[in-house]
This record gives sequence, structure tokens and C-alpha cells, in this order.
Amino acid sequence: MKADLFIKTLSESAGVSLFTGVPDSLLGPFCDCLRAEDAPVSHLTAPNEGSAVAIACGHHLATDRLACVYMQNSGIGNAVNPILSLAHPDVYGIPLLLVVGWRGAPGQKDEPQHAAQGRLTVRLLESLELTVHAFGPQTTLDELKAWLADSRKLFAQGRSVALVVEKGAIEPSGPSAPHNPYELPREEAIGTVLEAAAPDDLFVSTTGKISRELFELRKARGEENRDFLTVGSMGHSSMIALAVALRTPRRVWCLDGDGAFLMHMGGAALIGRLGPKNLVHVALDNAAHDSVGGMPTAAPGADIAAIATASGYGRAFSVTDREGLAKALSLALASDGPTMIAAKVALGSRPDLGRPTLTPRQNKENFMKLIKP
Ligand SMILES: Cc1ncc(C[n+]2csc(CCOP(=O)(O)OP(=O)(O)O)c2C)c(N)n1
Repeated sequence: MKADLFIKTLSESAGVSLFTGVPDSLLGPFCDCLRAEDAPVSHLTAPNEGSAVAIACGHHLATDRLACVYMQNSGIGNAVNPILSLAHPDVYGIPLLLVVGWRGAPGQKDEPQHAAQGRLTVRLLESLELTVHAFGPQTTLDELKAWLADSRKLFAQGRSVALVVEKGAIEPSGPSAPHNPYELPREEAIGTVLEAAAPDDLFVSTTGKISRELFELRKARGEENRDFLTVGSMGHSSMIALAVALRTPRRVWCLDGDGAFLMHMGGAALIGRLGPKNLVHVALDNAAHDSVGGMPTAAPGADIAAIATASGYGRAFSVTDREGLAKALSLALASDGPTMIAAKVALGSRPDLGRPTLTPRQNKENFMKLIKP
């Protein structure tokens, strides 16, 4: 089904008056349509999926209308608490229409971090006492309308419904043209950081293409198997890096994304409070969720260096080009951390970008061997 028709049907047949969520590659055409300047519906990108549920609840309180919360199934975990302790009929009984991208669906080839999540998606949502419908490429408009008509009765009782969207079920209804004004390619920025780092420094990288690019760069340098690639759990790599930094005298680098940084921004406050001198936090800021299609983050203009400074990092740099990055790296290496380098980078990646060829278990074992003194 075309994305614009899907959105129109949710608005008209379910009564959705706000769409909010975190983008997903499988829901790409849907997200692109929502952020189009001429989109006929209200839309708000959320920093994380739990926040999206809370936004939907606030919207309902203010308008008595329904909001649609969209997410990749990886985000269900972030949403569980507000679904159960805020929206659930045993608490405030605030209806939600969830649209969940089904990565790792049974029978679909996908990356290891999606396997358990995909297998358990429907069970997880049902265990939250949601009514679940699988929306696939074969689902017809009439079927969708019939589900939504039934859902209205549940919404009236303060109950919630989830549409679990299979790969290919939502098709583009217009062009997608993600854009930002920056020029430094992210892969080049990561390469520059690798050049500056000492051979025994440790790296923890975030979910998505940043980890894929780091893996490829290491391979090209003949240095495979060194870094902890946080392939799932978006937003948590900085806390992994912090905990590692607290237990080793070696320098630890966290290669983060701006979307991931915003997702769990409280981590910055903890880094600032604990002040690990050996931590360098690099936020590769393209103002977007590039790995899933380039949709803008919740706060594309957020000043990550200023947030780090205000959180108590020792030093923070905001750089927009090669020279700025090189200078920030040399200053970072010359003094104690924690240091933040917020590097504004271009959108996009090379078309032949590979994926880690090691299993996450092998990656973990290699990283742990490397840490041992
Ligand atoms: C909790 C959670 N929500 C959503 C996703 C899907 N997802 C994977 S990577 C990504 C975008 C990350 O954006 P950013 O950190 O800015 O890095 P970029 O891709 O722009 O380099 C998203 C939304 C996920 N893996 N986990």
C-alpha cells in the first residue's frame, strides 16, 4: 500500500490526529511521507519510543483525540513502561495506535540483533495486552479499514492496538530527499579519528552505519576485530563506553550518532558527573537518523557540544570540517577528558558499505580479550 494512502486511512478510519515516533528503515516511506512539507497531518519526531508514547498520551489529554505511535520493533522496549504504567486501561486508559516495523520477522533474512526481537514481536505486544494485526504486502485496504473500524471500539474503552508492518508492505508515495548542509563524509571523519587514536585505545561504536563504517575501515587497515560494535540497543553505546572507561587506564572512544545521543541524553549528565579522564565521546552529527533513511532527529539543531559542557565534560568541541576535526582531536589528546567532539557530518554512505562479518558473540570475545591487561 502506498504510504500516503496508509496515512490517510489511519487518519480517516481510526481518527488519528497526530503521528509521533522514531524512524525505521522498514517504515521509511511512511516516515518520509509524514515529514514532507506538504504532509496533510500533524507529525512530531520523538527522541525515543517511550517519549513518543508519552507525547501520544499528552495529545489525547489535550484534545481527546487519538495519536499514532510509530517505531521499529527494537523500540518496543523503550515504550513498554509508558504503555503499561501510563496508557494501559488499568491506569489512565489512554488509547494508542502503534505502527511497528517488523525487522527480523520469521522467515526474513536479517541481522543478528533483530532475530530475537523479530521472533518475539507479536508475543511481546500481546503480552502488553494490545490487539495486534500483521500488516503485510498482501493486506488490502478493506482489511485495514475493517481492523480500524473494530479498533475504534477498543479505543473508546481506552485500549490500544498495534499494526505490525512487514517488509515491503508500505511503498513510497513520493521522492525522498534527505538533506543537511554539511560536507564532511561520516566515514572520513571516523577514519580521521582512527588515525589520531593510539594503537591500544579502545572503541565502542553506536548502532547503524557508524559501526558498519568503523568495521570496514578497520578491515581496510588490517585491524579487524578490535571494537565493540553496539549493533542493537541504540542510544546505549556511551554508557557501555563509560563503564569500560571506569575499569581501564586506556583511552576509550565512543563513536556515537546524534540520534542515539538524543535518545538517552541523560547519559551525558552521568559522564559529566563521573568525569572519566580517559573517555573521548565523538558524536557524528548529521542532524538525522541516516542509517534508517535520513529522517531528521527530534532536535536536528541541538548543540551537542554545549549540552556536553553543561553536563560537566572537561572539554567540548563543535566542528564542521576536516581542519576543525583534526584540531579538536589534537587538543583532545593533549588534555584530560571527558571530552566531547561533536562533528557535523554529511548524510549518506557509500553504496557498497558492508556489514560486520563477525557474529556479535565473536565481537564481544575479541573486545574482552583486548581489554585484558
Ligand atoms: C531503540 C531503537 N529505536 C530505533 C532503532 C532503529 N534505528 C537504527 S539506527 C537508527 C538511526 C540512528 O541515528 P543516529 O544515531 O543519528 O546515527 P546515523 O544513522 O545518523 O549515523 C535507528 C532509528 C533502533 N535500532 N533501536
